[in-house]
Amino acid sequence: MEEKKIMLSGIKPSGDLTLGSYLGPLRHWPKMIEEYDCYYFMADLHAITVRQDPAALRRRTLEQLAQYIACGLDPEKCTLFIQSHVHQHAELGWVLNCYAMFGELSRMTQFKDKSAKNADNINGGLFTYPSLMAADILLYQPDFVPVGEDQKQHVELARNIVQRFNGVYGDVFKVPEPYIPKVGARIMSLTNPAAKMSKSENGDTGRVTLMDDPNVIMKQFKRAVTDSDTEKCVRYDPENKPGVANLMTIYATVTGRSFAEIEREFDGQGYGRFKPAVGEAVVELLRPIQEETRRILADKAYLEGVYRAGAEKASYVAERTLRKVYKKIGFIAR
Ligand code: AQP
Repeated sequence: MEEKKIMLSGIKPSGDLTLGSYLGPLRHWPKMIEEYDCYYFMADLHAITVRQDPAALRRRTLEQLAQYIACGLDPEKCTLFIQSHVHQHAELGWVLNCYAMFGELSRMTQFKDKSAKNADNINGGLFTYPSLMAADILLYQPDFVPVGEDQKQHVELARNIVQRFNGVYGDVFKVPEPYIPKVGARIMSLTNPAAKMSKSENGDTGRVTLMDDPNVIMKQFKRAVTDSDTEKCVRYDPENKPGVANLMTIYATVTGRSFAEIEREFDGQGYGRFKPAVGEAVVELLRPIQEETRRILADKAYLEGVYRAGAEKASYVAERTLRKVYKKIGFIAR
């Protein structure tokens, strides 16, 4: 039997998962598990590059795992794990730090953004984040890495690290390929359509989290910025009407309708009916996910079983790669 190709992805529990986390990466993941051998993780090591409240981090990590399952990731069919449970990530991350150049790490947009936003905590972890991300990927030698556009630069850096490493030691790593889904690839803040909807930035009004109460969701959408255009019509024009384009992207992704169909649906109606319609579609999308998340979260023993089994399986694969790397670079086997 032909072996399945490997796919890997993770999200930082640095804030509650948002509609952007779902419509960007998470929504695509369950479809992948039939075709690929998938590894999905909670990137808690990455989360601490920004100061986290320990109790909140614990809560979010478990909630995120429950949400992965609620969104359709069957733990029997894929590997779900907590990054810090698989020590090989931190170990390979260190090794790859020694193959990542200061200049290339300095050029990372995310480092520049996060440094500007956390000027009192520009720590080494924030700077070397891409080396750890390269380790996350390379330990499993995946064929594809599904990421949002904003992470593409990090995957490109991982490719440079691989080429540098393989250039010295032979073909140790497979060169990773980013896979960027087309529609809904980037969901923007509802209050600032120039910035992406983030788990931890842009203030509460700019995001909708997966567990938000329906009333809160409706309020967020009713408040969403549209445009200052005099022509108040629902038309897809990301350059001149970025707020409307973002709402249309959300509505299109949730309902499966095309932009042309949406323009026809709200023709001549201004935004008064459009914004609540997007809100309602999102409420209905999230309702079953919220119910399922609550049900799963109530069963702590089940969740523990899932993350333990996931860590065991992931460690097994990761250890094979790490051993090979250690051998190649000249470490003595224990
Ligand atoms: N708004 C978004 N639209 C589409 N995709 C998104 N992603 C994040 N926000 C959106 C994608 O989710 C994956 C995992 O993200 P992450 O949590 O590891 O890192 P991030 O991109 O830094 O996410 P946040 O929400 O902005 O977190 P904070 O606020 O902590 O920095 C990535 O593939 C990302 O593209």
